[in-house]
Amino acid sequence: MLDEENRKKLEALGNRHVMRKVHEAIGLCKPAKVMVVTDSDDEVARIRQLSMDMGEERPLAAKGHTVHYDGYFDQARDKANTRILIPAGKSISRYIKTADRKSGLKEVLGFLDGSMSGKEMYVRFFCLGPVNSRFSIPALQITDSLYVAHSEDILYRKGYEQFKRLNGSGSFFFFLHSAGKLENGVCAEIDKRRIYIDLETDSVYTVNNQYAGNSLGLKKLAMRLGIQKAAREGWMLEHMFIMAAHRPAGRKTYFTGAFPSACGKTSTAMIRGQTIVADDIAYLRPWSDGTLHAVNVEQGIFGIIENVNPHDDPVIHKALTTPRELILSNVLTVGGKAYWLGMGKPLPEHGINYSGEWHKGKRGPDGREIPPANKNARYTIRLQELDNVDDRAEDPSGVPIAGFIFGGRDSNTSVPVSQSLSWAHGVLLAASLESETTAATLGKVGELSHSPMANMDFLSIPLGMYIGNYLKIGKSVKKPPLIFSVNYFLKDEGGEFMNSKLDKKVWLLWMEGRAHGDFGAIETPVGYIPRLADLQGLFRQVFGRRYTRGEYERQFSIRLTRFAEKFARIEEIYAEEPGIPDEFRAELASQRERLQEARERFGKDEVSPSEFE
Ligand code: SPV
Ligand code: MN
Repeated sequence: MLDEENRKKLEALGNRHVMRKVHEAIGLCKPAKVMVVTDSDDEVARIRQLSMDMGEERPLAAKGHTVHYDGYFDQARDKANTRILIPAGKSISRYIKTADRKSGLKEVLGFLDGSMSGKEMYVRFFCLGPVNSRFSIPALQITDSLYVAHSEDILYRKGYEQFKRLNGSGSFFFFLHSAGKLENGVCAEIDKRRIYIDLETDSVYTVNNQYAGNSLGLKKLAMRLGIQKAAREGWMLEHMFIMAAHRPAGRKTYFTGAFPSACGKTSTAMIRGQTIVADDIAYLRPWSDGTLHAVNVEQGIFGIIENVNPHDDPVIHKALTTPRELILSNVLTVGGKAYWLGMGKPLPEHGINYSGEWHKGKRGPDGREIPPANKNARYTIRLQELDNVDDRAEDPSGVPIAGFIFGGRDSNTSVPVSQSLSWAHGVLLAASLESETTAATLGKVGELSHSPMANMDFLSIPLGMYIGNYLKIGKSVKKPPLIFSVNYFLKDEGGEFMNSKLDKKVWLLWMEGRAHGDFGAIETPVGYIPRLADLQGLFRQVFGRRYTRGEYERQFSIRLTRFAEKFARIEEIYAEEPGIPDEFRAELASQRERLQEARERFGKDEVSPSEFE
């Protein structure tokens, strides 16, 4: 299947491990042809063109724009069928989905057997993290999906040259994907969708799917391999954006932030007037300057398009509505124009969407009414296309991180912004993150789910080891990042949000000021909270508006009973987990004691900030 020209491209890498992987994949998937991509402009352009010729993408009216559709039942990450393969008798955590390695491999390789017959196989080389850097991890992607091969070209750095630098070593990640049997361009055998992660060989096998969170090796699947590698080697792989906050005097302060999917992560990374390095995944390493340095694992954004409009997301909106290379997925299209939910104008009542020909009122095979565009419809774009990209986004040394921000969708407990009492307390807060589920994963939305560091979906090692690594790294650097919690979703008794979407800019600048010692804070049992006067100053500076004592009291009162209930739930989750560090258990116990003492001292459920002063 491998002709002379393509064989030569592989041989030029001088890597027998790559050779073996490709030959095994050909033997298993039995493609009609194989194309090895060495990252030349011609090859990359050919992939994109073929994706349109074969119908995986369709051109839109705007130059460079295409649309791709995933199947009706393949619109989000499939958590149920994503499993870590483990040898018989071993376990990781009861919160991590696993499958027996031997039977799991047999099953998924069985589904991959002959999966590319009559199709072309694409062999691509990428680099996770910037190329030629301490952070670089080479990744070999094999797929029969032109959409996968094309969107990874937008999202990741080209890696053929990085593979040469391996000097024959087998130290790279390997991803084998097949969309399987297609009908009308989408997966026909969704019941056989499997995403199996083999930690033993740093390989992932994924079949019968197209949605990027399921199909693209380098996105969420590489996180499972990387998290294991990071814990072994003493660095971190986090589900975090990276951004820089800019204060007037030319001060630039880098933050990372972890939020469960669809909880304000990209919008925080994109706060007006600031710059972005990464929107989803970061590698962090202790650096010689005594800080943690972070890089973007990716070079592009696979972002949620819902609510992208000129008012809420002007930078992204501009990028998505002007000529440049990008892919929209699962939006509504009519005559070459794309429409999505929350775009700020009325939507047509018929067109093409992820269900095929669509009209208002149409019901899906599951009997549900189909919205014009999926709530998890997305855009794929290079970060460099955005006006607010940070000038160090491609720095191979990464950027020094002053603060970690953790946030979730929490309607009734946490304050809008707070700082942990210490690194270990911050690790506790991050490991206690709870959030209501969203359309980014298949299944019910709006249910409270526990997601330590917003990374639970992607963990491949015991929670105890993951938390232990955090605690260790905090001690190993001279200037560990400050740890902050934010909550944009606090609601009042009437169910209305207590904050405007824009308020997050003030919380960010408060955190920035804390990192430089500009602001004091009030100590509460759950962390440091801002002083009224500092927030008033920031609201005035940023929005020219008066932030009242009433707003402050309502937003920043410490809900002692709610917090006590939260930490009781958290204690239950960690009680059964093996290998949780003693230091973490002690931190959890002191958190509960502090809340108990405050409840006794004040004799009420909720205490206003001034009472802690
Ligand atoms: C997420 O769900 O966290 C995403 C999109 O970033 S996906 O690629 O589906 O994981
Ligand atoms: Mn994500």
